[in-house]
Amino acid sequence: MTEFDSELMEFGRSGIAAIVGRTNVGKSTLVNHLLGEKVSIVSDTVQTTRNVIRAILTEERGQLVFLDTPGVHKAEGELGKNLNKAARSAVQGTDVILLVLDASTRPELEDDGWFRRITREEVPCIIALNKSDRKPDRSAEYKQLWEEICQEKESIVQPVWASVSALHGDGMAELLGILFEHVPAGPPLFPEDILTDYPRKLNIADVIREKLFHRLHAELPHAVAVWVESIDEQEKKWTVEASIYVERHSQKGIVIGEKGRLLKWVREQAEKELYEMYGVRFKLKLWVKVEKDWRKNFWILKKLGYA
Ligand SMILES: Nc1nc2c(ncn2[C@@H]2O[C@H](COP(=O)(O)OP(=O)(O)OP(=O)(O)O)[C@@H](O)[C@H]2O)c(=O)[nH]1
Ligand SMILES: [Mg+2]
Repeated sequence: MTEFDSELMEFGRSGIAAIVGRTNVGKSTLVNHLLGEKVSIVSDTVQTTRNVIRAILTEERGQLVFLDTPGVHKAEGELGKNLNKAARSAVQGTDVILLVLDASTRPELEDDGWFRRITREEVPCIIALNKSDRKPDRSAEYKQLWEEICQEKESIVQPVWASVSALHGDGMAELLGILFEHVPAGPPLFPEDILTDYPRKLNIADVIREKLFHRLHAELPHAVAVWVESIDEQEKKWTVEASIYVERHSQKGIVIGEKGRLLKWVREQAEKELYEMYGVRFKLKLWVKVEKDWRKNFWILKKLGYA
């Protein structure tokens, strides 16, 4: 028996998988489905994920630590640029890269960019063609683009392709099998009962932001940030005070809504979801604050973990 075999028998396999790709392709949906729990917020707005979120799956086979990253998107301003940078650098030091594509839409510039990046990678790469439940299926276009880029770059990298639907859970077992095959033998990196090390304050803020994103349209979501000021954890109820930053007075009115209805809906939906997540009742106190040009303010971006 080799040293590798004996380690495998003792611990199984474990490693870090960076989940990358264009914005809105379904990276966070995929992470949530692979874990069977919601750890990362989801919406149909671009650049929903704003921090790199670690999600940890522990099984008998071993442990996979997923890094859910902000989706790469044509950057407008500091926030967008910082998110793109965070996504690109998340790949460093990981054991496997999982590139997610939206197989129901045409390849875009960002997909092309990730393909080029991968041709230079030494770590194994898996490409998930997501949204397989949707028509049309443009998988062949992605594969062709990959071939063209490989020829141009004279790359010998050979990714493993998988077709999945993160929304419906199709192809998840196969994908997990492939991921475990590509990480090294070794002990788990985190204790087995940990699902994420994402700070509670940031998670609560994200849940509130997700509910806001479901009701806000056009450019407004990008002008919104949520910061949890305090959490008072009593045995029966946790009281959370949070600020919702907007950039202009007119946006404040929209976020509050007519007779405060929109904000009330956000509060109720977030309280409900947080109760399901943490198993304790929540009382949210939300304040909408105008913070002019917060997206250009380094200190605010830093506080929110976006810089
Ligand atoms: N039909 C279908 N929709 C999906 C699937 N996976 C994700 N979606 C939807 O795609 C949208 C974006 O999903 P997210 O998981 O937030 O995408 P993301 O890649 O994490 O996006 P960013 O965080 O902005 O980079 C949401 O509306 C999801 O419900 C899928 O397999 N099928
Ligand atoms: Mg996301």
